[in-house]
Amino acid sequence: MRERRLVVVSNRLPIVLERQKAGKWNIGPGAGGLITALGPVLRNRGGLWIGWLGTPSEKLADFSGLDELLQRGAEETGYALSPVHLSTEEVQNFYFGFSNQILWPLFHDFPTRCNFDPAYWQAYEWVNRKFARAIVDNTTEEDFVWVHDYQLILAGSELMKLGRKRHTGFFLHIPFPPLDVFINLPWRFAILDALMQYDLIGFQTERDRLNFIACVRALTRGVRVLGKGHVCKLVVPGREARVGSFPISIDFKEFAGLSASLETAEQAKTIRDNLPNRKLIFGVDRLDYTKGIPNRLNALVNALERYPDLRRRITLIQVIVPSREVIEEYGRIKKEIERMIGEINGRYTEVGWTPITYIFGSLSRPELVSYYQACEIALITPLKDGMNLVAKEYCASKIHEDGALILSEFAGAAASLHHGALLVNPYDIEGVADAIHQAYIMNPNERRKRMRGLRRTIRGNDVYRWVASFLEAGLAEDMRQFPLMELFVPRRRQDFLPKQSPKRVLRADQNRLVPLPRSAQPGKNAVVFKSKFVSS
Ligand code: GDG
Repeated sequence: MRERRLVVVSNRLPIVLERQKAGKWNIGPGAGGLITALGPVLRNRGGLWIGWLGTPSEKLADFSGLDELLQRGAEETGYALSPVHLSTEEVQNFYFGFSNQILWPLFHDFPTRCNFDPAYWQAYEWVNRKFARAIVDNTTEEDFVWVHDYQLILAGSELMKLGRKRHTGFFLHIPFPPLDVFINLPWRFAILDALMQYDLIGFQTERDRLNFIACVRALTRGVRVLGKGHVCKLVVPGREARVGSFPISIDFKEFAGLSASLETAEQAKTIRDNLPNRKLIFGVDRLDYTKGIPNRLNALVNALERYPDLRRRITLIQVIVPSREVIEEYGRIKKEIERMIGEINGRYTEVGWTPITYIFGSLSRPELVSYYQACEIALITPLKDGMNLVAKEYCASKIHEDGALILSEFAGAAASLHHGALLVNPYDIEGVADAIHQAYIMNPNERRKRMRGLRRTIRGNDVYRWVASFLEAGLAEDMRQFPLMELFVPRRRQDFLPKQSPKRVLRADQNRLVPLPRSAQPGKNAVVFKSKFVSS
């Protein structure tokens, strides 16, 4: 029997294409939790990643060396890459349109921000069909196809329409809304039906999973739910799917390790030396109305008014990472945030103290971790968030346990971090202001105790555990058919990593170290790039 491969399908490939000054194209690895977690699995199985290159096809039309470049990318990542080409118009309507002006706001409980343009739906169907064709062309029936996120909900149903059976799983990185919100979607039946075409549907939290089940129950006849626990079976006439909650996480050791480096300690010291005699509060978010930044700024003002002892004693460092700016709504929210920051700084600045330090741009990973280490308080107040990895990364980076986490109860992360975080309702301006004050005056012992608990929770539930639990649920029934998987599915980070040399890896089928095939080795001659953070 052929070996089963893991095939990951996401909107973006885990690489970045860049046009150099001389007009030459270059390829480099992308960065992010998903890439870190799935990379080793894909390498060990000789796997494949299918996705868009991030550059519209027109721009690549006169470039003849793409295949060669992708081959280099594959050598660099250690697994195969298969591009789905999208034109500027497709990106406009499928990505900026249906995905980010309909599904994104609706699933984050903002139906009034939706632009239900029917043309967007057509583009969404069309592009998902393209992805389904790419899956058919590049996989066999033995493979396990893992589709990611709201941009590709229809890929599974389009696969069915093409009449090709594949073993599939789908993970939704954003929340799933309650019935009263979901019901606004003009294409609600098609979306639910499409989700039900996957063999396993994964959500971030129990709340999302239960919202989905409630929607299926309300909008479909003859639904049965079998089993209890975080993975159940949903049966509708003619179809059955497993539905589970699998909270995503981070590579805890990577953040803790980076935070322990000398470089980070030095950068953190520079940050603190530049803003002396105060507690630093840190916020880092993609530019997005779901992240609740205006509410956060109002809460800061409220705290400065109601607790004047905080003046000169705290500074908020707010990083905003550019994202989706071509959408009008995003341009507006940027202007609004910058207006508010200007106003607050204009009003409260005193000699030697400015309440907000604002950075618009993307930091390198080491810089980000230096900020995590330098800041005594993290202020994370999304109005709604699938998980929020920043909350987990902040705690992982707090190797000296000297940080307080203020976290919105509407972030998926609150489900597991509620015991150590100061949970807030981000709409409650006074409540958030109180939490800022509470974090400021918190006794160091309590702060340490809370942070120790948070770090323990995240360490025990890292991103590798997330991958393993999803794959186990996706393949459980077929385990005997595919005995490789049982040995293969790693439980700890070490199990993913080559134990001796980077060119050798533990192959589960032989249970001994064997050299990786050339195609799966990290590229020797490939140019090594600094990985680049790509915002979604
Ligand atoms: C979606 C869901 C869900 C941020 N700024 C920089 C930077 N980042 C990195 C962080 C973190 C990631 O970006 C942001 O992740 P979040 O989870 O906070 O938010 P989304 O981007 O909205 O992600 C979310 C997630 O998917 C995963 O399922 O948790 O709910 O919305 O990893 O570190 N990285 C670098 N420089 C920056 O300036 N290098």
